[in-house]
Amino acid sequence: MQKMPPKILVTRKLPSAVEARLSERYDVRLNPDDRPLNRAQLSAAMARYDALVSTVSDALDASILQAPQRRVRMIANVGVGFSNIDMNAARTANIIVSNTPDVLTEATADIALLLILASTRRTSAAEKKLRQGDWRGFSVVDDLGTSVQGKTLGIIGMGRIGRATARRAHFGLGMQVIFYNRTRLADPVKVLGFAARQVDSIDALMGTSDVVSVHVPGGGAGPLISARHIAQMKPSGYLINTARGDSIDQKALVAALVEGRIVGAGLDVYADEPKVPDALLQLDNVTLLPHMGSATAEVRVAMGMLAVDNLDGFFDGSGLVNQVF
Ligand code: 8YV
Repeated sequence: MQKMPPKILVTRKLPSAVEARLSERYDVRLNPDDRPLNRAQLSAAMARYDALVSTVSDALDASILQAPQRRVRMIANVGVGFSNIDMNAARTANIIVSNTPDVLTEATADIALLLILASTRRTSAAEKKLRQGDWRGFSVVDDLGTSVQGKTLGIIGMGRIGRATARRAHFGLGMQVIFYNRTRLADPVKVLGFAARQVDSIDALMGTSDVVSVHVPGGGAGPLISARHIAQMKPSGYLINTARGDSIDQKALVAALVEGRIVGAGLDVYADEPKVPDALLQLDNVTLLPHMGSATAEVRVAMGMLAVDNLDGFFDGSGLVNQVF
């Protein structure tokens, strides 16, 4: 008798080449409408499928992962981040999790650079003015931003994306770089190709950086960058986040922006997506993007294919390419 193919639920729409590859090998349920699944649907899926192909919009918490009569043994998350998955609960439930690192590093660093430039040059406010028909023509003194050349970029989290952002900012924009990282980088010059100073704490970074850019995984018990840290920023400072919204005390950040305690921010991620605080929407000194760090056609195909490589490795027993521990 022929073996039944594993049953896979794909929680969101994926590029068609990825969906086609999945359909060849698995008994796959796709989501052509791309509507996010609710808790009840995710819980029910745990008992019906052998694996999930999930993404950042699926909050896979302990009560879902440990649903009674669960059948799911593997979760292939599309995304390098996996803060949407309670990893302790997954371990307890013996569910293997994979992610999709590397393929999105450069694209995400591009968006970090874009946000550094857009916020310091105030392009969102300027474009809004133009689109609204309020541009009165060239002025020597209107729409002035801040130059970044020679300024200091403080990177929090010097992993793959932090490094790619550091290189772009240094070689492309002429910025100095300092960074905070959980572990010591033995030889930053070797890793980065230029000299960047590692500091021992986030506190040591906030007050000396002109622009702070966040590149940590998120998903901790509380925000890594607290109200106290935000209060340490220079009044001329900018905060950039392309990582996870829950890594920053979002309320404190909004308050600092509203009260003018920092000059601006560039955000691609939010604490409770897709909700964006009203106060942020009203502000002129922020650039706001809808979580699109990895959003290029090439990268999304590569992420999807990597997720399928991981599924294949699990089900054919050859092992995962990117197992999350
Ligand atoms: C999105 C990201 O999660 O990879 C990540 O961790 O934040 C983004 O790339 C991804 O686009 C979800 O599909």
